[in-house]
Amino acid sequence: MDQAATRLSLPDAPREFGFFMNGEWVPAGDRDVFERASPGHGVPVTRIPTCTKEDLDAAVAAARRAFDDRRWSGLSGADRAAVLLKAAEGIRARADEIAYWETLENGKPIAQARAEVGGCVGMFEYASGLARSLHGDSFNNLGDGMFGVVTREPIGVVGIITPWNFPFLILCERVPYILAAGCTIVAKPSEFTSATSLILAEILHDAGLPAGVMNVIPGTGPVVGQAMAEHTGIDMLSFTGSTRTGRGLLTAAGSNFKKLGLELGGKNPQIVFADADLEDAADGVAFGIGFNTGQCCVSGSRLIVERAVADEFAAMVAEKFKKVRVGDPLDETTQVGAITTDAQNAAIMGYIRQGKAEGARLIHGGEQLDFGRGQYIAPTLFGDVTGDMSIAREEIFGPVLTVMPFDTVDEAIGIANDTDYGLAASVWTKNIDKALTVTRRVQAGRFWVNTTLSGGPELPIGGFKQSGWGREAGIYGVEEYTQVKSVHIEIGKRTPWVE
Ligand code: TXE
Repeated sequence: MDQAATRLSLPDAPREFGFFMNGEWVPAGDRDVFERASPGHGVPVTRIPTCTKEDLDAAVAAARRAFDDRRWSGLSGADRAAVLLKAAEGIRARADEIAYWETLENGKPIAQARAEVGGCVGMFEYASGLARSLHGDSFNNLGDGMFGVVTREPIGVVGIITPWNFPFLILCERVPYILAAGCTIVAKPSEFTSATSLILAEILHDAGLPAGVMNVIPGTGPVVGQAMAEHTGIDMLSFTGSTRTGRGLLTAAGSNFKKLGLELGGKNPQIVFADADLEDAADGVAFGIGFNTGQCCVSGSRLIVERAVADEFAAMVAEKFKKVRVGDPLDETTQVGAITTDAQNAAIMGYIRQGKAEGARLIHGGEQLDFGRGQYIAPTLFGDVTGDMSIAREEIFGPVLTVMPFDTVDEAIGIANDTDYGLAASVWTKNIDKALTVTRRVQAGRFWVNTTLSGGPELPIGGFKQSGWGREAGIYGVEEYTQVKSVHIEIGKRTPWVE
């Protein structure tokens, strides 16, 4: 096929956005406007207002009113489900548009962006069922004088702060579940990637979501994000981002003891046993660190491989890295796109330098790739890595994989757990005993056996240890945004306290 025919073109001019509050677009007015350049091409692609603390206050007030007057939570689950299903249709209808702007702002390959948007449709469809099936419990065993009911109620106004690595996907792993629970939302996307969050607000509005239930306030972390954490009008905050910023939110959220959901960093192990299908494992390991340029909280960034096959396996992974198609995110055939922010690009290159300085052996990659424009880093593999090196301990958030050998199952588990994080892990083996032992003993909220980075709306997401609190998606993802009320109902005549 003609290569040129498979490449989308850049927009003629940056797309102008307002922000979305109380059921309508608000133009930038005299606010600052953030002009975002595509990391894959270095040209401006979007212009988005930088909201202020006052804008946030107005959005929280709108969300509060919408929650308190029960315009959403007071509907039946069936009516809420109908809106979520219509929104799923809306996302499907605008999938190409969403994927295009996601790719331009984030730098991920267009084919990957489309697949992610498809996954988001599934999130809405699945969550619509949960809106109807969410229920409590009853206790009919409290004696003839008492009946007990446990209800689940929406927690209230939920703030969502999202990062730039999966702007649309991470939002959609939360929004439909939060809406299914009956809550209202104020979302703050990353300042670098706000476009598709704003498009989602419009899709929800067009699907019949009442005004004020979904508000999107683009702005910076230190201003709007921090104010969200401190805001006493927000009942729960779902934050996805760095462990460092997450730690700061613990204090800020104390203003009103708001509930926190935190999805933070990861340093996720890929454990490969000699008896694995090594071809499958090499492909999976390359995918696990190459996907989204390794800018995933669940990237498999530590390869822990049985010593007997360690050199052979590292060579197989390096071979995969050589063949991966890195390049223009707008090219349909690209597998690995651009690094999303300048700061992230500098941070990854800094880790690569540090790895070399600390004595790790560069097996593959390690350099910035020059395509004439944009910022790209070659998939990078380091051998001779020890557990004390910064490249083995810190979240690099880039396409950098470290190799550490092991001799026994216990040693593999020990290396895997030798981290402050506990987000995800993978094991590759054809031996069921090893697979189950490792699955049980490695501390991680998501686990993959002979695969990696797979998922769906049914399965929860979240971390052990310093990778976070709470769970998103699945039935757990709806329950997270509810609170439990126990109702005690007396039957018949009261036994008097005062005779
Ligand atoms: O994250 P931040 P950054 C990790 C990854 C990366 C590092 C830094 O290791 O290299 O974090 O990325 C908002 N109060 N992850 O600096 O700052 C910010 O505007 C409230 C892992 O981009 O955590 C954005 O919307 N909010 C991760 C969001 O927080 C604040 C995904 C995330 O930005 C804030 C991204 C504040 N004081 C980065 N300061 C993952 N788990 O997937 C910033 N923000």
